[in-house]
Amino acid sequence: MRLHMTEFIFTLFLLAGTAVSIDFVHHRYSEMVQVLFRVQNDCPYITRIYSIGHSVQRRQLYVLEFSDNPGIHEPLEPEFKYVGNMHGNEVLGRELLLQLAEFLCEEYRMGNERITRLIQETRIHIMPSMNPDGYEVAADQGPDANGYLTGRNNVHYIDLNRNFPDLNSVLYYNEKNGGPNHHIQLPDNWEKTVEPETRAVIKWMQSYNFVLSANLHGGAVVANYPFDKSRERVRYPKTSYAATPDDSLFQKLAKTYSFAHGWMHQGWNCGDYFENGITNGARWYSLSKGMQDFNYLHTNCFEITLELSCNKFPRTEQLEHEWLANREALISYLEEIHQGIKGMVYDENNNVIGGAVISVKEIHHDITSGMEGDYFRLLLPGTYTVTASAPGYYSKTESVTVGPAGPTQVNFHLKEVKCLPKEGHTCLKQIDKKIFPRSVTDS
Ligand code: GEM
Ligand code: ZN
Repeated sequence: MRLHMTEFIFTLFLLAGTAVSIDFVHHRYSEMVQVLFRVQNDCPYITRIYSIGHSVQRRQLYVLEFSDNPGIHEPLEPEFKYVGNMHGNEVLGRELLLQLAEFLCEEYRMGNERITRLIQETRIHIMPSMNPDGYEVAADQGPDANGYLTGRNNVHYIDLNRNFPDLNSVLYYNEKNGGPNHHIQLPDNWEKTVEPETRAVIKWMQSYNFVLSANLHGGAVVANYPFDKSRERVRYPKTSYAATPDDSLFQKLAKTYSFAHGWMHQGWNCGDYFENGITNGARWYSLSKGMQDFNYLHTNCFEITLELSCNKFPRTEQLEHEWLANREALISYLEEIHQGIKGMVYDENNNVIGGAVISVKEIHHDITSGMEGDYFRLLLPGTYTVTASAPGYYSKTESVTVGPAGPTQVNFHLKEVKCLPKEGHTCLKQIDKKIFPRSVTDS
């Protein structure tokens, strides 16, 4: 059978499995799901789709993962997440994340070195919509008729960015009275106090060792970093800056986004002025039970909140322009995951130690190693005194210099505390291993 030239070219395209570009349009739920599955189909070897649970109206909360080994945590390869559309009527983040998914897939297929490297060195999780029910309410009205709040909340009328357990109050108490500065425990009944969308996201955060994240919103144009909740009570419009111990790092992360964005860094946007296009959350206005503070206080993940457009539901004609303004920023921010120190925590027999605490003397916020024994401590360039400790082991301290490019790798080998009662320290094998061995110092 003879093929005409056009048929021949078309067949070649089909054989090559050419990717179909997504349009610059708003995507209702079923269309969004189609895009995710299409990207997965176009890039099957580097992607995976999973659901972390469902919304009140039982829409699946889908995540698209990019990795050179999807579905697997590779030790020393950090995990990143982007979350969009937590407020159902703030829709730009959702569309940008669909564009990003397609961009990563296409560029990887075309051999773009920067993107290939990013996917080889990072496990990237993209959740375009955390509030798919709210989105449908907002989208029923469409861009022009959308009221300022229609569809913001979930269908139980709950604002999901006010729905996380309040760990700031616990931390602020601990700062005065002593107590943990990280991995603050949740109240026993926490699952009953939060919405299904929030519960799914908290369980997601607990089951992956995320290192860096951003939460995409709209209604302003600024990169907002923790803390969102102020330490003292002040009456709006008075506000007070609530710095985390990682304040300079958070400022750098926020600036990475704002300066790579088309105009965020210029400062004047939507009638507000934010120097360099960044702000501390509480300095803007204080907010309790938000998601970014929760990430920092309950997990190893550093999250910022990106406000991406004055208009929460931009008109379709704006979407391509917005994508071009955000594309470099979304990629540059992702690349920020590769800085500071990372490494493995082992015992004397080279077994990995999960849950080891990594503390940096200069910064009062610890992080822990993941189940596979790897840890990631984002840090600005400088010299730090870093200690690894785990119940039942002698802790170990190293002086580490961090440069501006790439993370410095530091592995720790911890010696087990033998069960011979010696003077000066307790026999830890007899102690519940969950108890942190504060009494034991370097061997
Ligand atoms: C915000 S989130 C970002 C601002 N945070 C603080 N602390 N001012 C919210 O949830 O109110 C804005 C938004 O909804 O996009
Ligand atoms: Zn919002």
